[in-house]
Amino acid sequence: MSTLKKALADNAKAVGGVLDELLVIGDGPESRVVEAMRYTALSGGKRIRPFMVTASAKLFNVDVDAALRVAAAVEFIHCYSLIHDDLPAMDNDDLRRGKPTCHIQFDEATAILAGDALLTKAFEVLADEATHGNSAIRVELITALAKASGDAGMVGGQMLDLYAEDHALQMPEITRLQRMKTGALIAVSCEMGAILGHASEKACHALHAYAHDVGLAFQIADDLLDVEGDEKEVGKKTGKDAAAGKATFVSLLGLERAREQAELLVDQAASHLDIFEEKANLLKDLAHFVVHRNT
Ligand code: GRG
Repeated sequence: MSTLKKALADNAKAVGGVLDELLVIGDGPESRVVEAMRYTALSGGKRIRPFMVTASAKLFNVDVDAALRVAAAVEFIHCYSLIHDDLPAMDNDDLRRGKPTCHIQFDEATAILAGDALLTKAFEVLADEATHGNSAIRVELITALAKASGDAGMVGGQMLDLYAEDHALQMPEITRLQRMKTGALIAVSCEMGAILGHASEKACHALHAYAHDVGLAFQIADDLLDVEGDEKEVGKKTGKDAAAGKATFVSLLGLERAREQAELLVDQAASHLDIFEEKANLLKDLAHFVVHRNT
């Protein structure tokens, strides 16, 4: 196993442990919502965003437990977005991470509630003293994650994605949509590592530039997987963008140029981290992994 694959697996296990501890099934009938939250949050996934939090935090020698709690908060937001994105009112998907989606496994209303509760759980975790002793840092973390997840970030991007269903978007608009929908959560994952580490302005800037390029490369890879990926391997339905007639990086650039663009972006992303020297090697490797993944 490569060093990155081992680091990703170790981190996924550690984050999984924290997610497990934070999602406690109670005695009452309302615990069904926690079962639905656990169903999605503990269903695997690559845990790329949590890795970005902990790997960024490591650049600044941040306490591992604090970084893992922040990583768990980001993964809660990601899982909520997947549950809601799969709903009949949105993408109407039956398969996610190789398993029935949350609303198929439970029911639509429970899936909506599970998404809502994962969203709020993320902020409950960040607001807790166990995450960081300094309340000013906790507020900074909460503000960054709220901005990245809300109308100026992921939710706004999802709104644009719905708009794109009956409007032909061009490259600058698609880029903006994807920066908001996918890129904002990826960027904030690195940013929160920097917040925990009281990083200098120069270090924050470098991480931000890295995350920006990785976010776009990630989305291009996602578009390529939608065209070329094997449904069983990817763990979700493919061919959806073309079926919906949606403009994507691949439909606008073509397969070849989209691939080239993704490679260019990851090389550029890695070069932004040169200031951290070999300490940033795993994050550099992650950038390459993001475009060469098959799930
Ligand atoms: C419904 C508020 C709301 C937002 C939805 C991010 C998003 C917005 C929806 C996810 C749908 C999607 C397939 C987006 C493309 C990029 C993406 C986020 C892929 C899934 O992320 P991975 O590959 O998933 O990191 P795993 O399963 O590995 O965690």
